[in-house]
Amino acid sequence: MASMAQPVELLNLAVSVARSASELASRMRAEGVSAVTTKSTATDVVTAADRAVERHVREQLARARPDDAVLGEEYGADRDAPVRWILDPIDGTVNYLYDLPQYAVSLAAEVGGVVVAGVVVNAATGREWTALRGGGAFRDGRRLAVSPETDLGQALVGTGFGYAAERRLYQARVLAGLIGHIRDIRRLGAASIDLCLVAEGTLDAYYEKGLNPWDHAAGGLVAAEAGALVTGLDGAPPGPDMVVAAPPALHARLHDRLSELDAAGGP
Ligand code: LIP
Repeated sequence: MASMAQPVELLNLAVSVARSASELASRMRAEGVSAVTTKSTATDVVTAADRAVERHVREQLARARPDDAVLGEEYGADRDAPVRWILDPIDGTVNYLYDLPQYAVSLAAEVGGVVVAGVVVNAATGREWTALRGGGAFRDGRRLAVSPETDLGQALVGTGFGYAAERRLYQARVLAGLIGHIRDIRRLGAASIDLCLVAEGTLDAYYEKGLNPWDHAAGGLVAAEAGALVTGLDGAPPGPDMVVAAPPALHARLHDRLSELDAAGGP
C-alpha cells in the first residue's frame, strides 16, 4: 500500500533527486549533446540527455517510493497512485542543444491531484527554486516575493512560442497586440524557470499558450507561493490553453488584455 508522506518529505526527496539529475544533465552537456531526434515537429527536439535524465529520476523515485506514479515528458505516465511526480527532465531543451544556460530539471509532487511541493534546478547555473504549498517559495534558501509592479505599461513580461509554425504565427499576432502595452518582452526558453523568475520579481509577469503539465507544475507552485496568481484565461485553471502568472494587480490587467486578444485561442 502506497505510504502517504508529508509534503516536506516529498520536497526533500524532490530536491535531492533533482540535484543529482541536474548534475547528470550538465555532465552530459559538457560531453557534447548527442542522439538528437524530433517529436511533434522538426524543431521539437529531444536529446539522449532528456531520456537519460528522466530514467535517472524515475530510478531514484522508484527506489525511495516504489508505489508512486510518475508523469514525465519523455516516457509519459506509468500508473495511477495517490502520490504522483510530474517531471520535465530538461525544460528548455533547445537552449540545452545550443548551450544557452537557461534549462532546468523541473520536479513536482502531487497528492490527490494537488501539487504540494516543487523544485526547479537550472542545470547550467545550479540555481535552485523550491516551494511547499502553504510554506512559501525560496531560491537557494532565500524567501521569495513577486514584483511590486502594478502598471502593465512598466511590466517586463516573459513568454514563449510553440514548436508548430502556425501556432507561433498566432502567438506572434497576440504579442503584436500586447507589446505596445508593456515595458518589454523576454523570451528565455524554459517555462519552469520563467515562472520562478516571476516568483523572485526578476520578471514582472509571464504568460504562454501550449504548455504541458511538466512545464509548469513545479514553477507554477513556486510562483504562487511567492504571491503570484497562476491561472488560465476567463476562469480556467492553468493548462495547455494558457498559463498566466503575475502579482494580483498586474495579473488582472495582463489577463484582460490577453483575453481581448483571444490569446488562449488559435491553433
Ligand atoms: C519548452 C518550454 C518553453 C516553450 C518551448 C518548450 P521543453 O519546453 O519550457 O516555455 O516556449 O516551446 O515547450 O520542450 O524544452 O521541455
